[in-house]
Amino acid sequence: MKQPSPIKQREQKPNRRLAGPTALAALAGVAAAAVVLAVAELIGAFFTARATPLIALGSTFIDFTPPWMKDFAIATFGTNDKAALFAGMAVTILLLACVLGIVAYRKWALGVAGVLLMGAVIVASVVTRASVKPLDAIPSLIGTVAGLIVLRLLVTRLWRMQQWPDMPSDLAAKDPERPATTRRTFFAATGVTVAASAIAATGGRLLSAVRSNVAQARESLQLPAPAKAAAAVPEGVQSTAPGVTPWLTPNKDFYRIDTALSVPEINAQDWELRVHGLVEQEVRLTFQDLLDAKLIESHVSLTCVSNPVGGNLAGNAKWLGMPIRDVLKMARPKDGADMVLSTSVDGFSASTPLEVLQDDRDAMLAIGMNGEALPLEHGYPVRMVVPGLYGFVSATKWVVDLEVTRFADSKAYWTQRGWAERGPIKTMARVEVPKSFAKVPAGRVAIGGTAWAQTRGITKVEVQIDGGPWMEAALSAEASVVTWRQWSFDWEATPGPHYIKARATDATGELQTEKRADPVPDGASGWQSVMVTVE
Ligand SMILES: Nc1nc2c(c(=O)[nH]1)N[C@H]1C(S)=C(S)[C@@H](COP(=O)(O)O)O[C@H]1N2
Ligand SMILES: [Mo]
Repeated sequence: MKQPSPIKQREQKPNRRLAGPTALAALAGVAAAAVVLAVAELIGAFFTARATPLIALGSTFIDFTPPWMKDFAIATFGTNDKAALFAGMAVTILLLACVLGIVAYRKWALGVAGVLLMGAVIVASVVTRASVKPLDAIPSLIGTVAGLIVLRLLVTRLWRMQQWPDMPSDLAAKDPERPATTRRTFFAATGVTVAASAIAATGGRLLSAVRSNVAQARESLQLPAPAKAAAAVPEGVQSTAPGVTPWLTPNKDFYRIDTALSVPEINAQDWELRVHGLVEQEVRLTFQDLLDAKLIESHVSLTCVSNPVGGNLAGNAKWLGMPIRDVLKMARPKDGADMVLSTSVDGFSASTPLEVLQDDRDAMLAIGMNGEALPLEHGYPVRMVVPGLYGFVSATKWVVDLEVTRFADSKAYWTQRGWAERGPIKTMARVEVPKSFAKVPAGRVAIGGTAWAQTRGITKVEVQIDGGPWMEAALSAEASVVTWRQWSFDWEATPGPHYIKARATDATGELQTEKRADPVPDGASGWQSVMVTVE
């Protein structure tokens, strides 16, 4: 046999340490974890999408998120909070898989116990999801068993390769002192496993996309004309400052905030709303009932309680739906009821004051958004839209249940997690141009943005430069008190660094509070300040 050169020997040393038995066992663990997830994903194509291990684990994690962490996640990642969660999960699973691989290699029984424990955690998180059937645990169960088998096969190869003293005696007897496996065949087996897992997972995704025709059904849905059309939008609602957000938010740009890792897919024909609780008459509504009802259309701006001062978790759309007032009329709430707990198919819930759903602000069960059926991620087939309240206490997407109850008796999803029980939207002025830390040329600079105080309306926006006097901005036309209102201000900018502040006044005469508050528990407040450099 040819002697390796001294250089080669030196190269081999660190290399061998890297790919030592521990590292290889960790790799076996990772491959086995990939098998668990991929097999569950593939078989999961025939079950509820929200029941696959990653989605169920992530959703369970979200449900245990304390308010400060939700606030942190949204402040840090905005609407990418879900991508961030998946990244965090990927790292955690990778580490756990490495540990389990090493444990299984050193002490097989302990490894099996670890894998079964993980499987149990996955199954528990699957079956405790809302509207998930016990049978939905099958993909995770089969995945766990498949992962265990693959782990055993790979670890056996390692035992053979390393002649590990702990190698079970039956195996040792079968191939006495024969290092049947080389490093190369181990890597090949692992590689094939991971590649096959990737193919199975992708196949599972494709298969579930093909099997679900909800997206297609949505495309072909014909929305009825409203009995009461939306009030005409006046000329001049758009801010004259170039670069300000469009007054009407296109569906694709509408912010999305929810706890749903996998967007619920509900067939409109299967959808049913149950109205119950403190009512004289329990009511059940089908989607056809909604199509046949007297629908209204109106522009309403939604806002998220997690929106920081100056943030973009707000949007304005034209909604089509049935007034919730009319639904409640059929159910006839009993005396003493003061709240409606609306629940989504995925378990999210919101507590909305009963009177808000009965007054003339036109709270609705919406089926249309900007002339289309609701996009899947905005609540298809039916969601709530309630002017004046933050989404977390009103805007339930994929809504399937309205319980007429009392604030004293029931707590909604975020209220259970430390957020407020009620959430009227706070008056807010947002500066959109120039952007924070922008460099602008000296001379005339257009400042502009959007302000909102839904159900009260905006009557004044003021701008302050470098702590000087407050100056009134020009308000764009107002479409209604439940939509946001844009504004602009022409500024003669002189070179140097400058601070621009803005504040709004609502139609009750109340000035937006200067007091800084975090989003938790009932919405951020304070005056936005933007630093710009004039050159
Ligand atoms: N089912 C469900 N509905 C939900 C939520 C949710 O997590 N799940 N989040 C609410 C919150 S916090 C907000 S701000 C709005 C956002 O609606 P959008 O995603 O259509 O903008 O939806 C509300 N409805
Ligand atoms: Mo929200």
